[in-house]
Amino acid sequence: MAPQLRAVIFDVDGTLADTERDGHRPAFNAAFAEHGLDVEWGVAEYGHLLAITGGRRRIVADLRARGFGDEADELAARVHRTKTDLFIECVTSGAIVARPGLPELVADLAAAGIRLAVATTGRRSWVEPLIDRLLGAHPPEVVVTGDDVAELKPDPEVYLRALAELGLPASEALAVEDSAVGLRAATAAGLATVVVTNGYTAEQDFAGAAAALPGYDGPEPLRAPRCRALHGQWWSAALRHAHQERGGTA
Ligand code: XBP
Ligand code: MG
Repeated sequence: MAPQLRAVIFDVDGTLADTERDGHRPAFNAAFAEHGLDVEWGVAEYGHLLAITGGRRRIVADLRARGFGDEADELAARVHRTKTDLFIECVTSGAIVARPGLPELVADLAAAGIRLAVATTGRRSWVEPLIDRLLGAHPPEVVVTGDDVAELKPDPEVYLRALAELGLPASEALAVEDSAVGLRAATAAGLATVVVTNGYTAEQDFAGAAAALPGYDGPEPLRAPRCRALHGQWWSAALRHAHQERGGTA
């Protein structure tokens, strides 16, 4: 029998809000300028850089590609601190809004008694104020950030930690992600995952996801009953597959 759905674990960037292109990217660029660096990430270039999770790691990789040597790590740490301060200002100004349909989904999950959690590689100092603004009426029970783990996505650590804090097995939760990197992390943690794509991720490969949707709204909006159905279908297929692998009949 397929397991019960007891919690939904949301990614943040690109999933709760479309933060990357017009939120994080300009903050990185302003931070480069404040540190006197002639670096400006364009829209398309930043899309490629998103394959590197974690802002500080993303800066290190780009500085090294531009020929910076041993000083890249220390410089990236300083630039990333400035970027984080700038992005906190962006969040507290109210410039970042929830993706359409997300507030309705979260309210419906809460009403259905499905617990809420967040698992992101972003920094806690901006994640918390953003969650307060976007999910204020239904705060998540568990928030695991990039500050809390040794390895960032696609490593599953952030999801495994969220499950441990919820006290649930992976089979009783559903992840909601926006990217292939996030899907890999959630899948590696054993989670059924719904992907809600955005402009940067729409063309990525979501094989293995419970569903890949262009948004929360649409002809068949993502709400609690659909989350339960997608979670149940994914687990039924996974259990059937495992049974066949053991030599059983379908
Ligand atoms: C998003 C990230 C983050 C953000 C920037 O991951 O990889 O690095 O781009 O935030 P997720 P920081 O979708 O899992 O939230 O600068 O705080 O890293
Ligand atoms: Mg994301």
